[in-house]
Amino acid sequence: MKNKLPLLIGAIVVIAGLVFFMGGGDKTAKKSGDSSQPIVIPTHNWSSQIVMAYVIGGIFESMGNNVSYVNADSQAVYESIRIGDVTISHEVWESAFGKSFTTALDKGGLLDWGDHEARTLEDMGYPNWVADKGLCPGLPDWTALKNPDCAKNFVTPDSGGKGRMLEGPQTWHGDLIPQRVDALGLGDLWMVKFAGSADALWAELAAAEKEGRGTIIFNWTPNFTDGAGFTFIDFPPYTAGCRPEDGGDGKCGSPDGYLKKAVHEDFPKTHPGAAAAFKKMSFTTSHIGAMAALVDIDKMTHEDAAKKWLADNESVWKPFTK
Ligand code: TMO
Repeated sequence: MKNKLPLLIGAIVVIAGLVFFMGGGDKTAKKSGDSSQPIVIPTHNWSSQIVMAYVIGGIFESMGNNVSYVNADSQAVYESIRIGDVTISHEVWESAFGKSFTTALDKGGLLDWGDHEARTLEDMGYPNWVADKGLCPGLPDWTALKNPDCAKNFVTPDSGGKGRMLEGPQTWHGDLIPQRVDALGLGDLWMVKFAGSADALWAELAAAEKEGRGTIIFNWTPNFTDGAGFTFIDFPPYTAGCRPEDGGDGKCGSPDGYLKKAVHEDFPKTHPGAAAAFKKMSFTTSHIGAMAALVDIDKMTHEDAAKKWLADNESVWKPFTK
């Protein structure tokens, strides 16, 4: 009994010290001086973006930061970042979101935080078996779509006798594709339907193949389809100002686009460590394709996909934190 008192006092001192240290520790992330306030990361409605949200959240957490996730509209998010409700955006796709991004950038409050290595394309295309079956000779040249014998192979029960193109959710590209179909004089032969979700696009690929009918859908790269035999249609080249929203005639395809990052202007002040890491973050076409494939091919949850990607790619992301 006599000998245990110093031990007990020692234990109390150690525990008190730990409590004190941990109390201090949750006010600021250790090395960087980052605030313990959560970094707010948006999630949208396509797989790579959601997986990458958790990948980046995991990287920030590995640095001692707190994160929270918020499901956000993929156009309105730039205004939310500008006013500070959301901290970052990690997939600013030029074709779909360039206009909303630039509008917020010009108003102030949002910073352009640089580009990923990956370049992007967001446009209409078809699985290669459509060409192999001879359903529209002349593709990928868009002028093949002017042939009524092509369009008839893409008719569906809901398409009013015209060939159907399945566009993504309207929140991505607005009326861009219907406008383009009309501008190029294809409106008598083709109609555009909007899908309710990305999954509806992948379901259409499977259904069309099973039914042996042609299909043209909206798709993008980087994506899980990069290695799977998907071809984008060659529309007349994109030029600055060619779109109706920019005053053009709409007779153009989508750009060879950037994939940017953006942050709220206070982020480098509130979280200098995480902001520096985010500035360095750059993912390639194959990194992003793999993030999507873990969900859309391997059927993992977005969170599990992110954990696996982080575990398999430490040599890619650890350098961003240094
Ligand atoms: C924004 N997206 C990648 C679906 O085109």
